[in-house]
Amino acid sequence: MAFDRPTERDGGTVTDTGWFEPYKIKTVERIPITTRQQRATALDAAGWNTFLLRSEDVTIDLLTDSGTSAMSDRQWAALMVGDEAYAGSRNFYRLEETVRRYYGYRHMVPTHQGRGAEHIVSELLIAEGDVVPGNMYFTTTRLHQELAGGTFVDVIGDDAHDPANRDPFKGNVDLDKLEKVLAGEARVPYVSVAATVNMAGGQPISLENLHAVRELADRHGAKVILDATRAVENAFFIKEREPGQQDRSIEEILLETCSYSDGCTMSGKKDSLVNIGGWLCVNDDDLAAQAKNLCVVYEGLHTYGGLAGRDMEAMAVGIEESVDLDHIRARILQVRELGEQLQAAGVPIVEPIGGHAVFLDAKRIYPHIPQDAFPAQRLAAEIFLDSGTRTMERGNVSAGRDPATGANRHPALELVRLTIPRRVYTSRHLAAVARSVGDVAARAADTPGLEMVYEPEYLRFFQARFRPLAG
Ligand code: P70
Repeated sequence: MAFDRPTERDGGTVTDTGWFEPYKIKTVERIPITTRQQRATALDAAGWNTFLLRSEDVTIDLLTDSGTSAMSDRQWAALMVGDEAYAGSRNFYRLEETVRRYYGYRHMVPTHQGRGAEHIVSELLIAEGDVVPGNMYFTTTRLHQELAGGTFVDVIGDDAHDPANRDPFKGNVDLDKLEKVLAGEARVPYVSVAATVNMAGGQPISLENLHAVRELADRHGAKVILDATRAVENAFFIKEREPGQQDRSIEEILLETCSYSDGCTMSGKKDSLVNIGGWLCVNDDDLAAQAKNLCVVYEGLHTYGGLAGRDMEAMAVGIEESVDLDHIRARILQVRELGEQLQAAGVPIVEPIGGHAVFLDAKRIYPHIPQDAFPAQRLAAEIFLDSGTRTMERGNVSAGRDPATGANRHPALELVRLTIPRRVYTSRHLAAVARSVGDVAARAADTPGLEMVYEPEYLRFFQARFRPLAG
């Protein structure tokens, strides 16, 4: 398949009608098809929170791309060669070798998923009173930084907070903002950089920017820790958009991406195409020894980190499959196709269309709903009511409260995320979703907001409950 499509830089979104899935389907799973009455009952029982729905009530599940991808025949076969030894499993060594080969770090510690790695690295590097700058917060990443005594400071470019801004590298760090934090009073143990930036809409960071972040961090004696969760998707965008990168392979770009950091946290449940698993990487020998030691406290022995041997084997195979250009290209173009269908239906979305999801701009769809009445949460509920499509709020509810003041954070972005699992849904599924969302947006004027009736202490979006306000 030729890699010859025009880029975002060449002007606007361009539909590539020539893409197709580089696989055929061997096993299928029946999906539930429900009535509006059934969906209304299910939504009430779930407190109007899509995280609390039962999946048997969901027709098309776009809640997340995390752990929801389809494994290949090679990955299923890998499960059968799991070596379930408590210590020194063969699959650990295979995973270690594979991570080294594709991500380039010296040491790898397996963890049960991404936040297991975030926990360990935050506890190791952050001390009370430290400041951790990063290219926009991610919920679990920031929480672990805060629990370790740190304060997260957002140093992403201003463009990222504007859903209509079409900068091709909206994930880039604003180097002036970063420099100010690094030169400030508080100690900065590391710069926390994500590729891609989930909360900004799955937006990429460029190699040029990563290189500059590395140099700046070096000058101030700070480390750089990469969130590599969707770094393969990021590599595709670099190949597509960054000058001089068009002829390089995804493998080369991925290695260069990682080379600008001292270590990474990884949720294998995304790029690496598995249902569970993650890892932590560092280059420093002492730090690796400490990370392995914390691993035995929280995750399990450092040669399994909360995973079965078979999980590590499937993840190693998933890593190999993830960097295949035909795979990653079809993945990104499928997401883009959904975004373009929504745009054609007049639905406001975050632009450019990101790597793992299309983000609806709830502020523009429900301009009459104040942010404290949770417009994005309501929009996600309405989409479920209309078609049984499950999506995720990424706005006021997700942002939570400021730990110092206890006040609701009011993020600039009030979004609903339509997240595409890898190798799971067809174009017709996504076309049906686009029609449903178009219908919901067309009825927007009659829709009131929600009030929160239960709020848990941590990561409230997962378990909060709501009630619809009177219309
Ligand atoms: C999602 C998932 C997980 C994730 C991530 C980035 C950029 C780390 C992690 C943690 C799952 C999720 C997590 C919190 C709130 C909602 C959903 N993202 N870094 O759906 O990895 O889940 O394996 O612990 O995107 O975006 P893990």
